[in-house]
Amino acid sequence: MRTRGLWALAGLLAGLGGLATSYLTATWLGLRGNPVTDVAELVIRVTPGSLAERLIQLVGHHDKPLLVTGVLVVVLLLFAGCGLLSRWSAGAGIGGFVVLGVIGLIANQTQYAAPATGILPILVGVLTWLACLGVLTAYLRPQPFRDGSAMDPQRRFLLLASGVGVGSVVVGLLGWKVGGHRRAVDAAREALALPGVSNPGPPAGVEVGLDGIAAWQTSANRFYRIDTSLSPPAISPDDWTVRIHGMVDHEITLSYDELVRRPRSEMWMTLNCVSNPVGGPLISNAWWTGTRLKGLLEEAGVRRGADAVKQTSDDGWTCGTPLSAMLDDRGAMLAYAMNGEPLPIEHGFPVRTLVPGLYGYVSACKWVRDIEVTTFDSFTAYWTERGWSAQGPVKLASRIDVPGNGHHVKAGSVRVGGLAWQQNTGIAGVQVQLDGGGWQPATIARKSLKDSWVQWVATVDAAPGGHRLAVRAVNDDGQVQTAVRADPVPNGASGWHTITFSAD
Ligand SMILES: Nc1nc2c(c(=O)[nH]1)N[C@H]1C(S)=C(S)[C@@H](COP(=O)(O)O)O[C@H]1N2
Ligand SMILES: [Mo]
Repeated sequence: MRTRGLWALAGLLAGLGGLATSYLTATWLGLRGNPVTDVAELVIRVTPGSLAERLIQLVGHHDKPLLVTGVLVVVLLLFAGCGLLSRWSAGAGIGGFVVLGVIGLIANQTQYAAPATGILPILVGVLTWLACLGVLTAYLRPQPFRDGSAMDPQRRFLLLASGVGVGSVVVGLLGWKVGGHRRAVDAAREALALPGVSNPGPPAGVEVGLDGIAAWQTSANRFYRIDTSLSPPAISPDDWTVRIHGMVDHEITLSYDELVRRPRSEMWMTLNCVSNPVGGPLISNAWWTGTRLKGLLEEAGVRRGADAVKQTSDDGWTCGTPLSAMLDDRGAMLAYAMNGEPLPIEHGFPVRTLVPGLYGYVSACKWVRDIEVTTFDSFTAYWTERGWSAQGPVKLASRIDVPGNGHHVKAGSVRVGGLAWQQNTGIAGVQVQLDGGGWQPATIARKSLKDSWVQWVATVDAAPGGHRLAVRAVNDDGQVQTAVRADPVPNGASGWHTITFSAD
């Protein structure tokens, strides 16, 4: 009877140890949440709405803390259960923890726009569980021989168990401390007031109204994300400055408040990644607010001979931007708001650079701290060192969103649609081609915003059977999108997006 309690204790302590290391990993990676709140949120998601409402009425405003406490109690009981399972068979205990890990993984990865890095803390947690369980239960199993030491196995177990318990508390507290800075920056971001910063919502007529095409305006949660740092820098606006220097007459250093007080510029702009394959998802569109770089650079006084701007971020990432693209009237800016809200931390809070018409890797420096006016000859940037071109103007491109590749539709008149873009140039038209036949014009939604993608729609006549659909765009210079296929490396993919679908 007494040893049963010890087995349960072993499971419980192993469980707590895993929760602690998982939490520390998550905070270190700058991720929100922990396995317990993830599972609590999963419970909310899978509870039918009517039942959830009744429960909430029952427990009043304390529903969330109550739910989290409830989940925690159940989880602790399951940990103890896993300990008891290993008394019966070591494999069963391991299996129990693995199942719990899978539930945690599902809870984490089914969250809205969950980053894949969320898998890591769960992996660390499961490994901790198994290691602690193995070590603790070793002293509960009948020993085939005595090793001659004076201490009996049960006392050793208790000693080890207290060690695991204390270790879990220490690791948990460390996690809390590591997460503290990020929590403080989150709070500072929430508390920011940016009076006058707007979010007008999509202009009239920019959507063609076909289900399945990406929304014209991308919400912050859905905005694609690319960065080289494992955990995004958390920078308080009070700690942020940007320095503009190099080949200039007067060096300028600006604080966040000084930047935000300057004349404001707001615009729609589509951002895309050079590594996006033809038809790929690494492109999004938002309403941005910031301060124009043109004015700042003119104030600094750019010297003759400079042709590049080397930008450096808080995490040491660098990019090289053509100076001309920051001095002309395209609207290059130091942006501090996205869709009317302060930038999300993952998208460069407190300030990032945006230059319409250039791929992100040569222009859109997140967490920007240093802007050096210089020459392309004098430096290499993060991605140019890794085989990508120094220059990265956006290529004319288009994408089919509907129907999805390999999808099945009803034969006859089939509505197809998607997106086309070439920022800083603009899209004049889009054409589609069915089964290698003639090119037929698509209808593009209201144009005139040359820095944003356009939605397009067309109707094709599809007989029963298999079909191939291709799309190409024409830009405002009259140039037709090339059919020549290029890989993303070194300066962006090209070629027509082509999909297959079947009709019956
Ligand atoms: N500091 C920093 N800025 C960065 C990057 C990065 O890795 N680190 N990636 C760049 C690349 S390759 C792209 S495509 C855009 C993506 O911006 P987003 O994550 O806000 O969509 O940011 C750019 N700015
Ligand atoms: Mo990118």
